[in-house]
Amino acid sequence: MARATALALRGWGRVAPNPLVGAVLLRDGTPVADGFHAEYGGPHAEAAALARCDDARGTTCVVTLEPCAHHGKTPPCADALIAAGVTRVVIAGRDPGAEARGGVERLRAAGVEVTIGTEAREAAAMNAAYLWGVARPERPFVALKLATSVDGFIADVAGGSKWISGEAAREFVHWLRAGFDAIGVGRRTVEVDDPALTVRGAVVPRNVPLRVVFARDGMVPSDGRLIATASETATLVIVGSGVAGRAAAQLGRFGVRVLGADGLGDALRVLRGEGVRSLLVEGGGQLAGALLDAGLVDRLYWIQSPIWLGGGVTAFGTRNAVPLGEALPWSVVERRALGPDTLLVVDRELCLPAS
Ligand code: AOF
Ligand code: ZN
Repeated sequence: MARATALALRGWGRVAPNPLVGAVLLRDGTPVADGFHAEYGGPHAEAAALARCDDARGTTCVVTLEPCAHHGKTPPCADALIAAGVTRVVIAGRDPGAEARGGVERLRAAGVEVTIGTEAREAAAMNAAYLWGVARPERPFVALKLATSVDGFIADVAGGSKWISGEAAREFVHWLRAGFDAIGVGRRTVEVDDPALTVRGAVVPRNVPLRVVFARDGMVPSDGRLIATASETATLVIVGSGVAGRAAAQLGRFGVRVLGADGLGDALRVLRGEGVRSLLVEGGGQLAGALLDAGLVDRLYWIQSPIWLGGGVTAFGTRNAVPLGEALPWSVVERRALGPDTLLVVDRELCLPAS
């Protein structure tokens, strides 16, 4: 399953809103073929693996998601596995998708042995945005990415935050951006950092992520990179509904869309209404703190760099302190080195599909 998951991840940035799926065919415990869902609308993982296997009769298929039972853009994977003579299917988790689900029952009805739940948490974490998208239509899956010094600052006392983290971390961030529907920042980050919020890594996303600025007061500087490039890369500014008309008049001429919302929860609802299923928030501290305080962060990507600033802009300017006994533990999704930096990925709550 670890191998199937690693394969599935190769579809990152290319398959959304479909899930990431990888499949491995084994004979007597030895992998004989594998495949993954590489492109939206293209072959599913199981079909890709079967296409690379001369004779799948008697094999076991290990797959990160329940094989589909529907005729969508491609024929049902459950039928393909049955027709190929696969005798056992091991899946990480059910597909909650209304159209596609039901593969397990179809496989079992055909006499295929099915095991569900192998490395279910890992698979659910990998497809968090997809699972969220199916189960929670009221807002996008929200991930917060922060790069901090080892003592927890996102910027020095002068506000400078460029190059806290190293090259490997920056590459990772570009990879990360490619897999999200939208990338968001607070108005102050636009002022201070003048970010481009574009994807400039190895993965070219099928859909360029929408750039979103949260600016309650509507005051977004019009001389920055975001506004200057708004005619090339879709850019949305979410402002308080009372100032939406004024902000639209100011920013609309640069090709920026302006939408009004009352508070962060409402802003997220508006985004979901715009088709955004997953949002990567990249700062700053105030927006991060406000989202965390409101319980609106589902995942945290924390990049910690081995530099000591001794002061500066705190990463987590949250205000809702709780006693240790009442603190909610987050679950660790990933921990790894990014060159000299350290990545920690934690989820507030995993959206596990029913088995
Ligand atoms: C699988 N294997 O590799 C994937 C599955 O639009 P379609 O026809 O490609 O179908 C997409 C749906 O199929 C998607 O929403 C999800 O429910 C399922 N994805 N299923 O058996 C795969 N990618
Ligand atoms: Zn399928």
